Amino acid sequence: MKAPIEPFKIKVIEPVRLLSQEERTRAIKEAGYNTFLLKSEDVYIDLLTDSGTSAMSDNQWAGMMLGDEAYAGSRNFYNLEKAVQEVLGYKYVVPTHQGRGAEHLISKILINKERNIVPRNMYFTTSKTHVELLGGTMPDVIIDEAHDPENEHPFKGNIDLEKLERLIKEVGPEKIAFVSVEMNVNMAGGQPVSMENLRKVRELCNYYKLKVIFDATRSSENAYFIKEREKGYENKSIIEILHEMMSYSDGCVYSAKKDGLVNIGGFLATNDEEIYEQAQNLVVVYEGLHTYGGLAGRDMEAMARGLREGADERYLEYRIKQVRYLGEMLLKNNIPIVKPIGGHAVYLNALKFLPHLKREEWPAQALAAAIYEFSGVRTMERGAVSKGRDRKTGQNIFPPLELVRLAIPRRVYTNTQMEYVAESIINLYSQRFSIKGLRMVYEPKELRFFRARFEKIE
Ligand code: P61
Repeated sequence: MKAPIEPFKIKVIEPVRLLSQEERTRAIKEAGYNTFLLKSEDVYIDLLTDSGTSAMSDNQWAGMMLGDEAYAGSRNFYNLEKAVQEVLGYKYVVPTHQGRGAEHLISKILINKERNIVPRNMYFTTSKTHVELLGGTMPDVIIDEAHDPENEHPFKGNIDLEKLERLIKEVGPEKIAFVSVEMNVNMAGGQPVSMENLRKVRELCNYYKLKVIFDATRSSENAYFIKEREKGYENKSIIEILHEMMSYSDGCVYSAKKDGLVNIGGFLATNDEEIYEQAQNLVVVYEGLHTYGGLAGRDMEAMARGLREGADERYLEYRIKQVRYLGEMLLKNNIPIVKPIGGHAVYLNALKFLPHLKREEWPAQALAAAIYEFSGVRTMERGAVSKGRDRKTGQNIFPPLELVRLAIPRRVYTNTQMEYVAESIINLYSQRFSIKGLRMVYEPKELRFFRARFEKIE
């Protein structure tokens, strides 16, 4: 596969520097073998996350200068509202400082003591934590294929409708707070959901009178996959596809730090007047006034413009193909990655990369640390450390997927940098048996992966 041609040119650059091998060895040890604890300046190519790491366009930067910083009724809020209406098709918008702010609001609105079960296609760390902090649970109802890194199902993010219905009947629909559907499922490897699946989830939930809330954070990338892979959508525009997708929900939470192409920002959007009314009540308590939600006016302007740019088809084609370019270089060299290649990231299968390590030695954490030490490339563990402990039994959970995520920031790295990353991983693979396991020596109570510390098992 050839590298995709960028639909932009570079106007501003940010220098990066590769530390020496000795400096990297010292840096990762000091960071407790946790890539979240590295200093950004010690990183050569940063694939920790695609969240808040996009390069903004000249159009977005120009918008920043048009920030209306009035406490109430900022014109940038109305521009944001209009952009959400036009790109996603929702009527009402409540801005939040980022995605988890919106997760907090929707969880408080829809979860109570009686209704506290939130089925979802797999889980996301912050989404699950908000549900659990309110005494609820987030059972996984994704299709089985999603748990198998080798399975090439084109819509591996789909909800298993039988699993969902079985669960509804088992616990009773009155116990379900809402059904949560994530676009381009992050923890499954950036895997899309099909339009057909969204439609059927809606039908099932209508039957049982359940609300459907999307995590639409990566919905534009999901829409691109629908256009590419689902029959009947090849000639539709991304905006048309997005509107149809969102029409199957009662609302969404959205972290604009991904497909929204901004460094900070998010929102809750809905067509449901009751949800909107309650979200406006809560946002003033937890985020800020309902017309700024914890953001500066300039941030809302950048977000309004970013939302439109992120749904541009030429941009999306380049974006998805750059991720694929990296993935295919790895596949060609037999590196075990999650297939098909996802939308925002390439995921290494740490259980296959490091077959000599036990699950208790945290293979994905060890691999992420080794990649940094070997190449200066920063990645992220997405396996048992991220999954955490069972809140009832206190035991570690070892999910079938033990992955290292190479998330690609949007419009940031060149294809040559992707080649450096691929070569580094390929070289490291040939020396993989020298990589040692880790022992966790500090474990925070919530979302432990962010600050946990480890030592090498020598
Ligand atoms: C990421 F290690 N994602 O992928 P906020 N929903 C979804 C997300 O991907 C997401 C949020 C909601 C991040 C940042 C991050 O365990 C972690 O704007 C599908 O970050 O609040 C965020 O949106 C939350 C990294 C978050 C993590 C949690 O890198």
